[in-house]
Amino acid sequence: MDQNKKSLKLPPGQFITPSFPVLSKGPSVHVPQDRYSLSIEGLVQNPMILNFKDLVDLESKEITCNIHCVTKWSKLDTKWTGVEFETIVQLVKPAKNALFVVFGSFDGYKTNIPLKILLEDGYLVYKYDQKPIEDIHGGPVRALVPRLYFWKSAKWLNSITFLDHDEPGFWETRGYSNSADPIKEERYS
Ligand SMILES: Nc1nc2c(c(=O)[nH]1)N[C@H]1C(S)=C(S)[C@@H](COP(=O)(O)O)O[C@H]1N2
Ligand SMILES: [Mo]
Repeated sequence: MDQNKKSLKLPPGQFITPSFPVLSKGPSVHVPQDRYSLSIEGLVQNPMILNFKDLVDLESKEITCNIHCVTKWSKLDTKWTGVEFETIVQLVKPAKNALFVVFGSFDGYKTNIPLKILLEDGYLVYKYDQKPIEDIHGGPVRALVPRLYFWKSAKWLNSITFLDHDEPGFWETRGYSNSADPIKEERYS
């Protein structure tokens, strides 16, 4: 596909990069697969802690999506393997009033997303381009929410908390938009 056709898929103000930039608030974290754990908690009927194998044993999906960083780079047709957020929801059974989710990470990062968006377009991924996700990009497991700016996709995912109220995360309390829709160019608040 030529660059003009590709740019038709671009949200306003974004440019295409063929590289895969790394953006982290601090140093990259190294979490070996065999020491990985994900705690799913808050307003759910079945809170649980999943290890790496537990996650990989769940029904898996191949995801091809465009990703859009608030710093204006977009990367088209990125390929991931992982689990739909919906699968996690079926396991833990959130309460009726659990309308918000906070992702927490091993580096202390947090980001918040309405459950409705995650049910439509949220994933926990453990492969990029058929290979384990590199440390710098959030392996062994990161969140992926293609519809929102990429800061909403938490790397080194360590916890998922279901809440009855919204709870702004690391960038959302530092001037970034709470809703983060690239199509509406919701960059800053
Ligand atoms: N745990 C964690 N997740 C994070 C971040 C971070 O600093 N820590 N940075 C966010 C930001 S601002 C962006 S743009 C993307 C960058 O992901 P990448 O480094 O794989 O490109 O990760 C997001 N997820
Ligand atoms: Mo970012």
